[in-house]
Amino acid sequence: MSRQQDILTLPHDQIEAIQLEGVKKTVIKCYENVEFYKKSFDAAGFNPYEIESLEDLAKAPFTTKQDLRDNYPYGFFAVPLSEVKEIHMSSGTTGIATVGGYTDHDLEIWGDCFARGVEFANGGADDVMQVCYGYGLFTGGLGAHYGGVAAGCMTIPMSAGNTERQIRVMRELGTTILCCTPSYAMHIADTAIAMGLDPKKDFKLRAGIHGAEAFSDNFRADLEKKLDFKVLDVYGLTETMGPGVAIECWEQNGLHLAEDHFFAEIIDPDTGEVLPDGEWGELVITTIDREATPVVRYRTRDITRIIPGECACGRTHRRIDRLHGRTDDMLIIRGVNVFPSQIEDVMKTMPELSSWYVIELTTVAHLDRVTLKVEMEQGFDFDEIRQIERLQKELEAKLKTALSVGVKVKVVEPKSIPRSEGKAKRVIDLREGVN
Ligand code: DLL
Repeated sequence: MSRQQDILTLPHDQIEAIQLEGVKKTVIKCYENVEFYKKSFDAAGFNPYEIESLEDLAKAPFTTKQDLRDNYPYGFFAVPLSEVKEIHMSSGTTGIATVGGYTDHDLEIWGDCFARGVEFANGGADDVMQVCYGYGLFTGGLGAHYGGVAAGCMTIPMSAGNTERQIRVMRELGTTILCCTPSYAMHIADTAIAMGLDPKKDFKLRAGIHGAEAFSDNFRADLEKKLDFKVLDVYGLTETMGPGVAIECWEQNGLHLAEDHFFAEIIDPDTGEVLPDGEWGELVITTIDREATPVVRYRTRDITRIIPGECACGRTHRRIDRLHGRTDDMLIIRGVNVFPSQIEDVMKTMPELSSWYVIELTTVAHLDRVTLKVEMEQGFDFDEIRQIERLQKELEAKLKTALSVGVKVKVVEPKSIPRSEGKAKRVIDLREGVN
């Protein structure tokens, strides 16, 4: 781990020097090997041989998910397929899947990046890491797996699903680090408690490295309490590698970008202008040393900001703030922009309400209607009609005060909302003319 420690505390000007070298190589490599980039750079009048500073990269055109889809499956590969050792694909729930390729070198970097999460959790050879992100095509399973192995952990490749078996393995093999989506971790916690287990006594969990979907601070606090461990947020996406692009350290105060492998910009999503540190906008990523599928100025659609200043942990890699969600998930409720995770944060201030909810969008008299269905927490009395009505009114009022939005709240019976083993589906759009 010492090489990692050195790189993680490098003075920032030295990190920038690594980034500049990497960015220069990436744009040339893309221009010379990927037809899409040749055309797009030429059309934008961008000369890839003339980058002299990191700011110069702002002259390059963006790459979008649609560009990747239009070139499915191999159009973005910058090396011969004979050098590609593995591929992964995004879930494709919002359209055609996108494909990421990995050479031996890319796989090594991926393992190193996720291994930082283990290091941030003060972990290593004495840890037992249980990976219950899906392994099939999704980047979560193998990304976390390579990280566990690189960090020296005993790594258990569970993949997602079969929750009671996950719990048995966790208990019998003494899992200390859990890796899965936060919603699946919550499902594991609730199932273990319903099985009569006491996570404090029955498990040896210390840390969870959870990501792939947005989750609020209050959701996290509830999960930490239920499983008696500390939750670190991990971010990543198929198009740039998978999990490990940025991970939270023990301070839980933003996610350190792996800046020696990725160059991040925050842009105004409407104008494309680069925004200064501290301002919220869309995260744009350029890979620095990716071989198989490098990307230049990839628009992630994820909304975050660079947290100004240094982290108390002493590591020098800049941090992004926890994500509210993707621009595509943002709800516009009567003109107010709201992310489901912000609704979740307000909802989770009420102990009678569980972490299971869906937001339904419908059309009533030509207007959008937003209904939040939230389950009652187990152990509270669902048959008490007056209590249900009180909770509904209280949450509606809290949402109005906190987010200035009008949401109809329906408290529903425990276990009535479908559980997910991967990313939870929080929004159901039934509006007329949509989908
Ligand atoms: O979700 C990679 C991943 C796996 C990350 C395991 C973390 C853990 P995709 O399926 O391509 O890849 O989806 C990428 O998921 O653009 C975000 O919108 C969202 N996302 C990922 N991590 C977080 C996070 C994986 N920590 C998309 N918080 C991204 C909020 C996240 N959203």
